[in-house]
Amino acid sequence: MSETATGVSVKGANQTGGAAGNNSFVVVANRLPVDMITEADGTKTWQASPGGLVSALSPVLEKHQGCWVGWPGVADESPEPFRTERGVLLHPVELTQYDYEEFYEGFSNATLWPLYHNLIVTPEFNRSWWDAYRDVNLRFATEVASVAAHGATVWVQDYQLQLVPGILRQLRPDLTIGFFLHIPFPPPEIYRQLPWRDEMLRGLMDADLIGFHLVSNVRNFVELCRSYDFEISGDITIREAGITITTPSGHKLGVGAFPISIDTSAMATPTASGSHEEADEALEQMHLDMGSPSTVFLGVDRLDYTKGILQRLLAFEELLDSGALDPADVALVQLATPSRERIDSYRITRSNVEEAVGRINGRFAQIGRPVVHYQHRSVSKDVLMRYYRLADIMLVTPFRDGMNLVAKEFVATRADSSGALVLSEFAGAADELTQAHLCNPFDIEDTKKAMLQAAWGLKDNPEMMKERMASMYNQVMEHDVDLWASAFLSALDKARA
Ligand code: ADQ
Repeated sequence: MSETATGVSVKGANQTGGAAGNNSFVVVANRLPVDMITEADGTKTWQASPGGLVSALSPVLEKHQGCWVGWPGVADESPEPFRTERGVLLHPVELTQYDYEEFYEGFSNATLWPLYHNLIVTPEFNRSWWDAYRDVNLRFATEVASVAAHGATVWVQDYQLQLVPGILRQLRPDLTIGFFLHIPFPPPEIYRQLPWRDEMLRGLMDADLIGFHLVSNVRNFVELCRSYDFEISGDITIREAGITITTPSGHKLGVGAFPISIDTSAMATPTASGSHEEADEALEQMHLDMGSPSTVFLGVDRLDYTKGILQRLLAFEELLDSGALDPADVALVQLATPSRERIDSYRITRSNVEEAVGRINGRFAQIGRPVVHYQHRSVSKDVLMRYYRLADIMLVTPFRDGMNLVAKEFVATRADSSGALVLSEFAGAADELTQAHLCNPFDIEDTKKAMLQAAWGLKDNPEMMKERMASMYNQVMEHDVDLWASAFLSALDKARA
């Protein structure tokens, strides 16, 4: 038994290859890309699960025919590993109800999520949640160690698994280990609030490469590392692994910025299951059903307080109230995927959003013609594409967001350069989609201004708007998820070498 720098006890550490599996490429993430569903008759089926990480990683795993280690989405269930139709081996990790509450809802989503999103709500620091986080990270690392072939590449995903690189290095020093953080990395003065900051950081430092979305995230991380005994060299402005950090034990790791993107090939056809004509007819019918508004605003988000859904609704309400937008002429469609529903701050967010939807419709809707169309559920990719194509103006107004794939998905549906994007300057996507109508979502006047500029631009200056959209479309098409994954994986190879 040996103890890692994170203090997690690891049986059989430093034994290479003993328990190796035969997968040369393994992704480990908190969730599998599917949810286990129990039907009324007790049969278990699988359903694709929504979310940015799944959208981004599924094509990469399919290409490598790799193994995905993760939780199947239901507590106290441990289904057998199985292969998807597209050849990806799914290897479930069991979480108990206790793990779910303490590790997932507690430490991951009520401590780390708000801490890393610049304290939009106050993080809770609870010692038993931390213990559960360490236990579950150990379990994930142990599962990975059992499926990875000798010398395999393991790609660890996101904030729920930050101790996995450190534990895995002890269990399997033969592995190449990459880590990617899908959410922002906070400024050091915020990170330092974490009571377990040293253990958490040391858990990460055993990776060969740590990737963030943005150079600003790298800067925060490197600044934090400067306060420890690490040797730092390189140039922060070189995006992909420009920085090398050497730990006191002599281990070297690369740190770089790899802005994530989307599978653009999947966005190219209007639907996976129908013809262009059928898709166009369905779109026209949808528009007709809404009462043919001349401008459709659209929001698509997980129902999360970071996404700024309520503030976007309030901005829309004020624009209707002042007469700047005519309720007979506009509509706002808000799709909100249920998310983390048992956590208080999420319940409060949902309740505030739904109250605002009810109030706005109460004030401005006609019988049979709401001004806000709100759906609190996940929709299929085909249907989502239809909504993207229906929209004139996409509203992406998070207070803080690692990247935001919705903004890129919308832009990718605009081969004809139509429409406009209102985008928060605090979404990672704003670094690349500079031709969006950028706004500060904390400032309701600025948000209203961006919404109106987009609406007026489409009416008064369509040529200029087309140029803006075309430039964003090209950006997204030239930087898809394949590029993200291959850039990360080749930097990982180099870092290990
Ligand atoms: P998320 O916070 O989940 O991702 P985002 O990047 O916008 O945010 O991805 C959401 C995904 O879910 C999109 O692919 C979207 O299509 C899908 N989705 C949203 N609502 C849906 C609905 N109602 N029905 C069906 N699908 C829906 C985290 C980080 C982000 C980062 C990603 C990837 O918070 O900042 O961009 O990981 O790194």
